[in-house]
Amino acid sequence: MTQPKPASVRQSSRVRPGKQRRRSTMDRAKIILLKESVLENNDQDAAQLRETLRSQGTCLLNLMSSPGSGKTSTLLALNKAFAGRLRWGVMEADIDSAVDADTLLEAGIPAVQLHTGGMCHLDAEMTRQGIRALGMEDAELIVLENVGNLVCPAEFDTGAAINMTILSVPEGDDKPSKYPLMYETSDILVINKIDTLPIFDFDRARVERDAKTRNPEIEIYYISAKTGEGIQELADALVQKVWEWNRA
Ligand SMILES: Nc1nc2c(ncn2[C@@H]2O[C@H](COP(=O)(O)OP(=O)(O)OP(=O)(O)O)[C@@H](O)[C@H]2O)c(=O)[nH]1
Ligand SMILES: [Mg+2]
Repeated sequence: MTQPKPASVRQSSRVRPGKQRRRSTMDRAKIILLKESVLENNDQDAAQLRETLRSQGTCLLNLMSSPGSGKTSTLLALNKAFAGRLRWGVMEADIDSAVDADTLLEAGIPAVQLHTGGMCHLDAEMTRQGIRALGMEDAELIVLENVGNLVCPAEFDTGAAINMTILSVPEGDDKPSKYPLMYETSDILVINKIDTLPIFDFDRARVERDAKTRNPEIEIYYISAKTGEGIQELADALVQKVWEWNRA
């Protein structure tokens, strides 16, 4: 079995137009170019990673959704609602840029930016490279914000203890029936942007029925990362799950 080469590291040089404060290099996200895994049995590798993380008291949450449904916005809102109850950090996976990791760092959330080299998902070995780069051995929770995509990320076990998917109201209520694997493999479904419900024809009953048909165990939360509605309930549920996982 060939070992993947060490991940390369560089600093983000992105400067936001109109930003008042001159940013120090401390604010800029470390960018890691992930090496494609050479392992044949990703499921076995993912199970191994999950057990390693459990033994060190770290819960890995794999956050998935289509682009723009509000993953980063939800993490920012959760940070406030966690209110210091968790030591946590975030791995931001994207094809390019360091926009998301920079945003989280600015909010004081430890974050690293992972580049997938054009791939639309992470597997367990790529996730392991990211965890190493984040360098938070004492983290109780590590969130992987997966690449925005409703298909590929659902096909690869990352070693996460919790799979959480976000569906935002403007995307439409037909997504659980069109992308069933995403909902079959998720433990938690978060419906975001509920502040836009008055504008869109979004049938909550249809989403719940279709998601639960694919996965009867799926837990559903309604939030607005913009207004904060529902965020405290979601944060409390996550803190409880992390606590249970890390002490099991
Ligand atoms: N109205 C409304 N807008 C929201 C809400 N949450 C996020 N947005 C907006 O949706 C857009 C995308 O949000 P992001 O948090 O960047 O979404 P993302 O899923 O992280 O996007 P990618 O990382 O590119 O896949 C931004 O303009 C947010 O301000 C919400 O609850 N309500
Ligand atoms: Mg994002």
